[in-house]
Amino acid sequence: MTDWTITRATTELLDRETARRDGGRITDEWPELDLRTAYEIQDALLREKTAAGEKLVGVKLGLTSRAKQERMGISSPLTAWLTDAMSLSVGEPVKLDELIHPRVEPEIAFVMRERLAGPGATAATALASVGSVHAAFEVIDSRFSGFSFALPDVVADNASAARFVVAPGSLRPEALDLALEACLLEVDGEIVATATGAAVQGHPAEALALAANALSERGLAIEAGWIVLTGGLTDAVFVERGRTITARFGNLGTLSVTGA
Ligand code: OOG
Ligand code: MG
Repeated sequence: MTDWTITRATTELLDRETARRDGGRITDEWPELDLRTAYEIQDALLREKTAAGEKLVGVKLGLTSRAKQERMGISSPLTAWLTDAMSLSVGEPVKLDELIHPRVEPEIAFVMRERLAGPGATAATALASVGSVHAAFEVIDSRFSGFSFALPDVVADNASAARFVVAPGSLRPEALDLALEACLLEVDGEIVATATGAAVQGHPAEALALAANALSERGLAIEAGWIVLTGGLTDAVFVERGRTITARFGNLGTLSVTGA
């Protein structure tokens, strides 16, 4: 027996985010928490945020690369929500006093030209719905101590989503081979990780199709105009005051964030 409910978990996660406080795994006290219920918590969190004035602007994938899966000890990709309140402009610092223990990870982002609905979405149909491809950073900030969670915890916690920045320079998806798109991740000028787009499910468009198909199981689709973050290409790096993290892509340009 557990006295945890969807409402209690939603309130607890929102409180942690607002108070910038981490805490234990929900599954330690609610081991029966299944994925379906965890997504209900994630959706309830989004409803609370939109009721408070935030706007849904897109969807993110998490745990789509081996680098991320191995670091977090979870091998299943997941989806979560992006709101306008999470969006940073290029050059805007990541403010440490607004967050718990932020980490940043380089990602390839899509902006959708058309709605993409599963089931049956493929990398080809997914890519045909994309308007533009961008370099991006995601700032993750787990509401669980030490980024330690089981899959239902991190699903409920909106996949640690906290901030994101999408580079304005964009390319049409047919202008490049995203599997071969290279990314160098640098911390204060030193390369700490490298990857190509293939790190994400073999091709970022496979991740996009995966998201559309997963959302369709909940009667949802990826809408025109949405931003889609396809998942960290490399392991994430802790943000620290004065530390600059740079992602240099082969064709998508260079993007930096600094902790403040
Ligand atoms: C979970 C979120 C993972 C990604 O891009 O793989 C994620 C976490 O690592 O805390 O956003
Ligand atoms: Mg991410």
